[in-house]
Amino acid sequence: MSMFCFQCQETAKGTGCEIKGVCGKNEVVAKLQDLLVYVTKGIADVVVKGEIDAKSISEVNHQVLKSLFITITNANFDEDAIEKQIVKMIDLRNQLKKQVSGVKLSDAAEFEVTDRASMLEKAAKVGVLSTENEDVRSLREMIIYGLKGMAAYTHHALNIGKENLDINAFIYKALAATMDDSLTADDLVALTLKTGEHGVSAMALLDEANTSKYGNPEITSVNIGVRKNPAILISGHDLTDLEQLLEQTQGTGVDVYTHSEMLPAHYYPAFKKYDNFAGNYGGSWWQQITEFETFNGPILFTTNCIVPPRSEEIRGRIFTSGASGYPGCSHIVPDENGKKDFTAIIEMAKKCKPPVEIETGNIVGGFAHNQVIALADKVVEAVKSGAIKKFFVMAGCDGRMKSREYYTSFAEKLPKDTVILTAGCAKYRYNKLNLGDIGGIPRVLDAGQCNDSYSLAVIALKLKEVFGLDDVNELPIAYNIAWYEQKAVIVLLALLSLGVKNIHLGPTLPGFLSPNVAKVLVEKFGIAGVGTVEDDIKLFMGE
Ligand code: FSO
Ligand code: SF4
Repeated sequence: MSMFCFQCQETAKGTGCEIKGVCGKNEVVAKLQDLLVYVTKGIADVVVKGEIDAKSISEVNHQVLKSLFITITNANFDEDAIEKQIVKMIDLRNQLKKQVSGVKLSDAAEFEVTDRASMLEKAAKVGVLSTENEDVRSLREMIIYGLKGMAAYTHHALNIGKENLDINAFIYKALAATMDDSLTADDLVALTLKTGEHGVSAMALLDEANTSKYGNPEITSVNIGVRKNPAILISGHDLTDLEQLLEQTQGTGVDVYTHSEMLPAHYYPAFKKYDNFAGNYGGSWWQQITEFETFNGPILFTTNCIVPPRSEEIRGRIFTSGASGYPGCSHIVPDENGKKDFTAIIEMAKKCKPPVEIETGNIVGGFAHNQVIALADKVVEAVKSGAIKKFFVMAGCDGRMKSREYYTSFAEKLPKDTVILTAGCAKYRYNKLNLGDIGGIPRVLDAGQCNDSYSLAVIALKLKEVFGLDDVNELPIAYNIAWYEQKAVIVLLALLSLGVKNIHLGPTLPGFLSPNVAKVLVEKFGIAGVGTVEDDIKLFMGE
């Protein structure tokens, strides 16, 4: 075994990637990512044992978020960039240690490396499998994956200038706890729920950051065809990158299209003023393999999910920013004011052919909490009259596995008096199906990106209040969630912390759940996998 990673849904054989990642991550990248997580834990150890206030270490806070984000599935494949980040984190850790005396720090806070070879040697001893007990390992990793998702959302909020230092303080506490051998499995289960609680805060923070800067998402019809101009495709989740790109492309004759998780940007009022913001091109992240070929122009990745490009020609058109990275692709770095210069992308676009049209029509979305609550009377009336029998939360991620066809079929076969609430790239399995509406309420309500699952929780809590219920589980809402990477893990933990029960998770349960931990999730929270479409619909509809 040369590496070990089981953090995402596509992990090899459902148990772990041991030679090369199904995502394309090689042994070196996997090991460097393990070491980056380890040094981040070391910083957490220094902060917790040294009782350092997160308020006083702003740069460390930001680099911890970035480091965790870098290790999310499909975000960064660039060995050199990860190595540089390890060096930076060791340096920050050593600076921080000067504030601490008289406490025994862990190895993660003390180790030193001198070069790539010593990094890889150290990494081999500190990865996931260094925790021998499989249940403790399972709980520790579930917490770490939740923290990675939390860090990604907090990092986006930070880019808009919003912070909640309680979240940073919690990240230190939780990371340090994953190295504490005195904690019992029960302690770790409790910490898992605490992670979910802070996940709610992180999503609320990002929601506040996005809506205060770009307005509340509103019902919007997004064109999925193409225009005749050369164009740039922007993917990932970072709205500040999109804003800067739209500003810089004004008047250049270059259009901007969204891909995958950037689609919901169209729902924000602030981006509607850009006449070159042309529409959405293609489907979810994994479809980039063919869609980047026909798009013809340059692509900007602001976060995951990157699939290793099939050709040099496509690699040459990919640019990355923020936590994302790919070897051989240009990485755009901000100046000291956070400004990014996208001239190279714009100039490349001008020389490229316009995108080839691969579909035509529109997608309707923009049903985040503010918009849905504005329609609350209509929605409540439809529920009371029986026109809407049930809501299905089908948020989460899409992925490559054939078994994900389940979600298309599930959406198609749902009774016509049901409504799908969605967020994240999972939507691409059914958002072009034309499932109709119920008295003017579309049967697929897209709240936005995966982080906008927060909106779905706000909507559920609002409905609970309107219907005068004591428990969110009494609502006519079923949860059939598709997961792929660690942002989905924090969304799941957030829902559990809000008391949501009986969530179905597919297309497969996480490989990082040991049998005992899976049993706890089943017994305590009613978590289940998915079966056949027909059986599941019967089960959900209570037939
Ligand atoms: Fe999808 Fe990728 Fe948004 Fe994830 S594009 S899979 S959960 O990064 O973050 O939903
Ligand atoms: Fe395997 Fe997923 Fe880890 Fe990639 S991120 S190495 S596919 S488990």
